[in-house]
Amino acid sequence: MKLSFRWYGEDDKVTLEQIRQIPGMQAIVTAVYDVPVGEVWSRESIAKLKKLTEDAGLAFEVIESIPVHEDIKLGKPTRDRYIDNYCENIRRVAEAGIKCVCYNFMPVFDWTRTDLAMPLEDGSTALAYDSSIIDGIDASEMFDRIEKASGGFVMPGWEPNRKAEIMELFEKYKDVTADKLRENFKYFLDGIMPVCEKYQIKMAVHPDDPAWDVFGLPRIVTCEEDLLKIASLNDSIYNGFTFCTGSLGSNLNNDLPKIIRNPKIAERIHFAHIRNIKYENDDLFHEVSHLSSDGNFDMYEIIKALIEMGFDGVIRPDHGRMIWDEQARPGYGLYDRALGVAYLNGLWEAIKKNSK
Ligand code: DNO
Repeated sequence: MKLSFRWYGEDDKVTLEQIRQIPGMQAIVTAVYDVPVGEVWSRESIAKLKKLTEDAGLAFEVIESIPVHEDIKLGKPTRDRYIDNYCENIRRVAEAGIKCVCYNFMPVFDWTRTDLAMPLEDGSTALAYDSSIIDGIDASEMFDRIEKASGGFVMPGWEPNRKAEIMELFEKYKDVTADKLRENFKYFLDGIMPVCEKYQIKMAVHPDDPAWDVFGLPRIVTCEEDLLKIASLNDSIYNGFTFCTGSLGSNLNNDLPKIIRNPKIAERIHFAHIRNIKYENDDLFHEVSHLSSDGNFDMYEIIKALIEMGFDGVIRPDHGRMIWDEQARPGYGLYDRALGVAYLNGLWEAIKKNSK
């Protein structure tokens, strides 16, 4: 396992110097953020990220994400141009030494939450999702909620200035079923895999979060069966997964260690996001510290399954709570994620020593 930390570039309040001081930290997960989705990243921007990262003593290893243009997900005739651009981005990041690209195939939005700062009993705050809220509103009302509650931060894809565009996108997705979306996914994979093979870039699709349809949009990366279907869309081993515990685990029917132990899935886990969540009732879950006893997942079993299946990719702590009065991007502060790393280090060392 290679420990990494997500870093949002020079605008991130969390600095590379701070990240470097986290025990066991080896690599950075980042992206070029100032280029519109679907366009080609400049070599200069990529080189700058690489230099900053390496100057700080960390490896430039994973890109999260190169976003997929909606025309690709919708299967529009214009998709070929965006697939060509995607291939060019793969070439460019590969030339800079990147080995793995995390991306998602969620229509319209990335992860979604109903609360970005839910107070927990210990005085910290965490991201939360309440189905009873989402099920009663439409996307337009969701924008209004976010605008009121964001505190200056928004979830990716839910930027208030995207509201009009998003409402149009909803219209376009009206006839896109899960099967149609999967067909479009296959077309995308078939288009990029030859380039990934040539440049040895492991593509790691991120599961949908939460792991079910939201606002009537289909979602096709939600469970073991979905992952197997994706593996069969394109045989290349470079067509793989980000194993995100918090996203797949949002559906408690997903047995995370069992999914990892499926050999057809294990061989394609190229990247791992580790975090824990807690369900308070059938509708409401919120994020918690990484510790097993704080949430619904047995982290020991998850890490053990990864080790047993020979996972040797990059792993990162995922969302943390806001603790110690930290003001940062929701889910992406320094302190709780760093505590998550310390815990992962402990689990990893103990499991490794016990498995000899
Ligand atoms: C959430 C992240 C996701 C992930 C994308 C990949 O915190 O894990 O936003 O980066 O889904 O494209």
